[in-house]
Amino acid sequence: MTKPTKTINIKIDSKLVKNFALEIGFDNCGICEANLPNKSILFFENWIAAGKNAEMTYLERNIDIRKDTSLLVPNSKTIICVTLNYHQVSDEKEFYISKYARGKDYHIVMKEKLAILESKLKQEYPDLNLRIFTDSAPVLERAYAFKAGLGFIGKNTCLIHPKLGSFSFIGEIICNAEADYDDNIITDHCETCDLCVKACPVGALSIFGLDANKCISYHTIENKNEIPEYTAKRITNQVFGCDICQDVCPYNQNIPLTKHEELLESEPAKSLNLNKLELLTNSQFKKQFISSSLYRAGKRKLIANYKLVAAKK
Ligand code: B12
Ligand code: SF4
Ligand code: SF4
Repeated sequence: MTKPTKTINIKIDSKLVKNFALEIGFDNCGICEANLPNKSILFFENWIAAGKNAEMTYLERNIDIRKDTSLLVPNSKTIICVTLNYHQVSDEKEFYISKYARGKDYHIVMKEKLAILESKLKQEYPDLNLRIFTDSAPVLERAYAFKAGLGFIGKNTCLIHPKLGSFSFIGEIICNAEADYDDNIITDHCETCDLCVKACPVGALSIFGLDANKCISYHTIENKNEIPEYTAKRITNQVFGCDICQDVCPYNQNIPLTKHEELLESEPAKSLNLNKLELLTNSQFKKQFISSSLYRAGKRKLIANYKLVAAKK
């Protein structure tokens, strides 16, 4: 006789989950149903169709998963979205490393905390099926965080919380149980402001989103080839990433600094310079940088970025 399939019919306690999340140290937590309005999907599809993703061709794949999280977690019903504040002092450096990349790689920090939340949920609901993500799967993280009430999407395309600003990473747990959902969606707070659009040195921001073909962040992190002249000419001190469209935002003034020490500036970012980089062998580079977001760019790219900035002096 075959065993009958167990029907999973759990409803998780949203208040309990949020308490767990805050206890673990997340700065915010919101919970939404695992689906997106057509306009979010359409925004993404139009963005790809217009080629705004530049050479990030991986974004063109798995559109079906972006539309349906059940392809990641069967019968997924709920997304628990969390944020981690990484805000830190933005001093004018000769060689600028974006705030998000100055400490330990956020994927590691976020996943460690999400794993704690996962085990607490498994303890509470042993039959729950769930998976943790942060920038690790075709999930439209900003759109879900918006739906979960964690902020609005600004003209700089970032998720912005009116009190916590936008210097926050997003992570999520997708699970197959129902929950009480947040219905306190924070609608557009940009209104007539367009400081970020005007401040962007390459004119990458418009109502169609961010044009990665121009963006300094894209070219100094993701683009494996030479930075095109249009953007290279407009880079001033950015060796890795760019924070301009967030630094100018009124919602990022007087916001709390991060309480997560591991996200603050530390080695290898702290004392990085061209000379040090050039002296490193590939294996030394790997050993020293593997836990830093800077590793993503690779040694060759970082050296090229440093040289580009140094040539401006
Ligand atoms: C590709 C990518 C990039 C690309 C393209 C960025 C972009 N704006 O599209 C590049 C390399 C340029 C980049 C840069 C940065 N990134 Co990035 N990136 C991603 C990634 C992997 C995919 C984003 C994507 O799909 N873009 C395509 C566009 C169309 O989608 P979207 O920006 O997510 O917007 C969606 C919604 O916001 C919605 N939408 C847009 N406008 C509006 C307006 C309204 C009113 C509504 C309702 C909805 C809506 O439509 C879109 C589709 O649903 C995500 C991780 C992930 N899986 O989501 C991280 C992610 C977006 N990046 C992040 C970060 C931290 C950065 C940088 C700050 C790093 C740096 N300092 O250099 C910069 C910020 C630059 C900027 N202004 O966006 C965070 C953002 C956190 C936040 N608070 O918003 C994410 C979520 C990673 C994470 N897990 O924390 N990134
Ligand atoms: S990250 Fe920099 S280059 Fe990219 S859109 Fe923002 S201000 Fe412009
Ligand atoms: S700078 Fe102004 S327009 Fe840009 S995201 Fe912030 S509030 Fe919105």
